[in-house]
Amino acid sequence: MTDFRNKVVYQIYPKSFLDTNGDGLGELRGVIQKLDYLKDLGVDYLWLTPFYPSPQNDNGYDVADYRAVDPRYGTMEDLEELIREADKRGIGLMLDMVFNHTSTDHEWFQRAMAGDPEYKDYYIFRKGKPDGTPPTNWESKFGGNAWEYVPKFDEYYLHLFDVSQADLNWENPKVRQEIQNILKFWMNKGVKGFRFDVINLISKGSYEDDNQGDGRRFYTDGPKIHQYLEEMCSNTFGKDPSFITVGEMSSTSMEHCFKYAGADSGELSMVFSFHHLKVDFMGNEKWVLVPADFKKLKEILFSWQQGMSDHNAWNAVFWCNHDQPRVVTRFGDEGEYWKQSAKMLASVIHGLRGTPYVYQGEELGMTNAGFTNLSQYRDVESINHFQILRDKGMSEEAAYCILKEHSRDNARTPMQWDTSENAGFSSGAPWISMNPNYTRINAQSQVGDPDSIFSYYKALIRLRKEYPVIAQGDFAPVDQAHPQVLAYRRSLDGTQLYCINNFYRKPCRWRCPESLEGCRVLLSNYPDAKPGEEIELRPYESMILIRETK
Ligand code: TEU
Repeated sequence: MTDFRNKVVYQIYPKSFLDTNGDGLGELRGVIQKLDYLKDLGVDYLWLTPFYPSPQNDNGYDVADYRAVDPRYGTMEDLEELIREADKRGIGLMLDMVFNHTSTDHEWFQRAMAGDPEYKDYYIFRKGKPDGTPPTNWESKFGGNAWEYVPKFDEYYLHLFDVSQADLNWENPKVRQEIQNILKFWMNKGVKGFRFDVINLISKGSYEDDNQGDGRRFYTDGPKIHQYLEEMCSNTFGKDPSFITVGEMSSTSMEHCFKYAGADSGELSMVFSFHHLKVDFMGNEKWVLVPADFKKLKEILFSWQQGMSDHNAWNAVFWCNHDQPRVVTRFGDEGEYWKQSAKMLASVIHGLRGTPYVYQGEELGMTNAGFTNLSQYRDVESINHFQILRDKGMSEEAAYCILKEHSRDNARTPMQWDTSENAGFSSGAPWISMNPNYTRINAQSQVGDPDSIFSYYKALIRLRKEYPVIAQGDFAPVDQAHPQVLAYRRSLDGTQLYCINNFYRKPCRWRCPESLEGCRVLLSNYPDAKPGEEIELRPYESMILIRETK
């Protein structure tokens, strides 16, 4: 069995990675071109977000054909070459599988709409209420009611996301069989892993109005979810112990994750959960401006570390992906302490128990987009919610401030490779604006610089492979109540590793409640880090210390 505990995954959003044909959109050949860069960084797997044929209403998460490559992204031959070339460098490919819904352009949905009862049963069609309103009051994650009326059937279909993303009916065994066949198709191509999009939403419970919320309690971690995952696993990737899988778990609970990602539960290798990334929300409400709650962040991160460890289950650990704002802007400092804070945030994640995920550009300290006008936004969620905020009476200016902090497009500006036009991303007009700071923040200036953020990520990835305590050790919080220090200990067979971080710009004097005697510095974002009984932590200072048994 592949031991994925010392592995690191790098996420690629192909559209924004590298454009080699000048059409302004990145594609698979761009990924092939940068494999040596990724090998140099030291990552083991590449998770590619969807490149399948799609109308691109949700940038490919609206899949119209699960077994092909959208010509915008290249050809099947390009993909096969990418798999081969990555493999030569010891890198495996993980594909993104979007099975909660299909695009309404998918052949299955087209047949359903043509009235074929077999295919109507692939989706979730329901009658409205007697008064003509939708079957339930559930809200789409992208705004508005989650049901779309189809006059010719006098029925509604469910779409938890965009109206062009129709939810699949997992109750139907034919749907589950189709999905297994798709997985086998890609496994035969030589991919090494899968990421499953919002997979904990596939088992719908009862269809009733939610008088306490947006409906999510009726379909999140639903009644048959474990049965569906076990079945999918045992008939496909479960047969290959080297295969790696990660489930994206929306609004999940830890108890369910013990099972989803339990070492012996026969479901998935690991899970993404998002509670630690809602500490700047108001409850579940994302479209507000609220300062990040640091204590809550620690509580969530640490309780998941301990809980998952106690239950022999495995986490994916991460700050960034294509749906999240850039972490250096969100929890660090874009200005004077840009470099120190980006490195500190990297230490926090890469020292944890779990598999770290690096999202393209994170290793360079890329920042939020800084968009100021709606015309710069491309994301359906951002554009819809801008309108919802305006409809509630919010001023344009206030709505822009919220988008600027929370929009998913913050993560989607193109990779910043060098200082040439469009950062070397494209010779054409990029599909979404570049961040103008590419003249300062780019790969070219960081790859050979031992003090760069890139080199720091490289060191963190190497340390995970060199020190089993990082890959396999137990986790314990240290001084959890401290208002500005985030610290924890990992231990394995008499070796202890401490990860100590000043999460803020303000310096602070910190006394470690545990003796640090005999510890040496493994890595720090300051050249002269000094562990001692009392530590003077400078702005965003981070130190990783180790004490090994002789
Ligand atoms: O994301 C699921 C998800 O829950 C978030 O996108 C969420 O809807 C949003 O951040 C709420 O504020 C996955 C993909 O990662 C995302 O890109 C897709 O849009 C979505 O599923 C639908 O497939």
